[in-house]
Amino acid sequence: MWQLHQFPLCPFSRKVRLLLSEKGVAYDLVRENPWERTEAFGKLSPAYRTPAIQNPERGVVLADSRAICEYFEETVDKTPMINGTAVNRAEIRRLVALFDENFYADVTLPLLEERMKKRLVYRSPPDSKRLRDSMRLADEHLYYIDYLIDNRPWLAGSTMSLADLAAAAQISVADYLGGIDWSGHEQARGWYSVFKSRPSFRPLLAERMDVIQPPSHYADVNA
Ligand SMILES: N[C@@H](CCC(=O)N[C@@H](CS)C(=O)NCC(=O)O)C(=O)O
Repeated sequence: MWQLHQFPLCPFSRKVRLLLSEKGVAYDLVRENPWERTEAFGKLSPAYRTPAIQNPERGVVLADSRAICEYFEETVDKTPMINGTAVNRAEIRRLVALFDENFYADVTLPLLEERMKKRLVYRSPPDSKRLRDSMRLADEHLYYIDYLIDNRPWLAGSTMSLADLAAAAQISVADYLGGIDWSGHEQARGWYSVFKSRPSFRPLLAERMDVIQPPSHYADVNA
């Protein structure tokens, strides 16, 4: 059985969970706080970052969400997530990079640091300017999703792909932390609400992080 080492508000862990569920791969969750940098976790993920996944029966250990997603894409035929022509696949990878790198740096990371880490780890108040900046940048990213969905049914083209999973994973964490204002983003909201009702997404939306509660619309599939 696969064991996914993750923490509930890690967007990269969420992307892997969505991919595993869409592909029908069974796994157990193991909670990690990567900032604690335990020796045991360092053996799985030498960079001390979630997610890492292992299968002791097969002797396989993988770290980094992109390496993990590519591994399952290559080894599990069901529900291809990096598919189509070489041009289609390049577009999927471009958008995965956009959400894993730019959205994370602009929006998810500042929210995680200001609203989660400062509360749980550093016990200091959030920086309100950094929070405002992250919400402004979230709005710009939502405009780009509106534009994509105006032109295609899914973010990278005609079928659901890893690009949709990467984007939905980042947005779900930002939304949990109160960083998303959906007003004026009907296309992005419609695309995201389709995700919210998928069986792969429901377990993520049901999870709660000890002392931090999400806004009321967070798990509401009609919101
Ligand atoms: N490129 C990596 C990024 C992973 C990453 O940055 N994970 C964060 C949590 S969301 C982490 O473990 N940070 C280390 C820390 O918080 O100390 C991936 O795709 O897996």
